[in-house]
Amino acid sequence: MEHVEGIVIREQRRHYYVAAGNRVVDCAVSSKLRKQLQYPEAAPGSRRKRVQAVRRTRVVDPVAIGDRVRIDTGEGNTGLIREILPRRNKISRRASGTSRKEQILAANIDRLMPVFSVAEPPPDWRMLDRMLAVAEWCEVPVAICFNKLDLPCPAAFETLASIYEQIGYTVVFTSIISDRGKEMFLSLLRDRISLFMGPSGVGKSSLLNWLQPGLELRTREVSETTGEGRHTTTHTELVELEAGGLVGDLPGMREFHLWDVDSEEIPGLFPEFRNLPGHCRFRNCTHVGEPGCIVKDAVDSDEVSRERYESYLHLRKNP
Ligand SMILES: Nc1nc2c(ncn2[C@@H]2O[C@H](COP(=O)(O)OP(=O)(O)OP(=O)(O)O)[C@@H](O)[C@H]2O)c(=O)[nH]1
Ligand SMILES: [Mg+2]
Ligand SMILES: [Zn+2]
Repeated sequence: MEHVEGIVIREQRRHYYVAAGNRVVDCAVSSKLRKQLQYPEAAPGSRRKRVQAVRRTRVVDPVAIGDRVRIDTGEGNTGLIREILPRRNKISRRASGTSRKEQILAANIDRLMPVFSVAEPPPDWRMLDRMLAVAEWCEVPVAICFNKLDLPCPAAFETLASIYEQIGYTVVFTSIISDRGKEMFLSLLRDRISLFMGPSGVGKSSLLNWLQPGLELRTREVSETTGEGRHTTTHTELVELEAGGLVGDLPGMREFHLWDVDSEEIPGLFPEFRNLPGHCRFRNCTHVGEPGCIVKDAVDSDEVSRERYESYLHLRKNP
C-alpha cells in the first residue's frame, strides 16, 4: 500500500478517478469519510461566514472533480480516498428535487464558463444570470461562451450579449463549424482549471473535441422534435488539454438553483448594481420598489439592463 496525493478528474457512479503522478487510480471513498463529509462547514475566508447548521443540510456527493485528495493505493489500479485537502472554492447548486441538499459540481476551479448556443437550443438568459450569480457568490472568475455562431441568431441576441460585455464579463463567440474563436478560447483555458456549464445540446463536449482533435468525447444531435439536447454527457470529467489547462465537462443541466444564498446577498451578486455611484435612500433597500432606489433609477434610465433587473427579481423570489 502507498499513500499518494492527487486530483479527482472524473466521477462516475461513485467511482472517483484520481490523477496522481502519471497514472489514474480508480478510488472509492471510505464510508467513514463519506459520513464526515456530508456535514460541511463554510470554507474559511469564503463569502459565507456563517457555519451551516448541520441539521438537514446534506451534500448529495461529498467528493467532486477538482478535489485534491490523499489516497491509499491498493490492488491493481484501485485506491481509497482517505482525506480531502482544503478547498480553495467549490461550485454548488441546490440538488434537483424537493429536498434541500447541496450538490457540489466541482472544487478548486479557476474559471467558470457558462456555455450557451445562439440557437438549437436558443440561449436561456435566466440560467446564464443564475450561473453568473453563483460565480460571484463563489468568487470565481467567469468567461461566457456563446457557441454555434454559424446558425442564424435570434434578433435580440447581439444586444443581449453585449450587456454582459458592458458589465465587464469576458465573452467569447465560437463556432466549431466556421472555426471561430479558437485562439481566444484556448488562451482563456490555458494553464488553469475551467468548468463548462450549460444546458444540454449547446455543444460543450463538441467544443472540447474541436479544441483538442483526437479527444473524441461523445456528442449528439439536438433532438429535432423538441430542440432540446438529450444529455449526452452523463458523467463529469476534467479533460487535460495539450495546449495546457484542465477543463471540466459537466452533463447538461435543466435547472440551476442557488445553494445557501440569503436574499439580502443577492444584490451583491450583480456587479452592475454594486458599481453604481451613490446610495439608495434606505440602507437595507431591496431594490424592488422602495423610493429613492438608485438601482431602479438606473434601470429606468437604461444604465442597468432591464433584463438583468428582471433576473434579479426572479432570483429573489426563487433562488
Ligand atoms: N451548427 C453548430 N452545431 C454545433 C456547434 N457545436 C456543437 N454543435 C452540435 O450541437 C449538438 C450537441 O453537441 P454536444 O457537444 O453533444 O452538446 P453538449 O452541450 O455536450 O450536450 P450534453 O452532453 O447533453 O450536455 C451536436 O450535434 C453538435 O454537432 C456549432 O458551433 N455549430
Ligand atoms: Mg456533452
Ligand atoms: Zn435600492
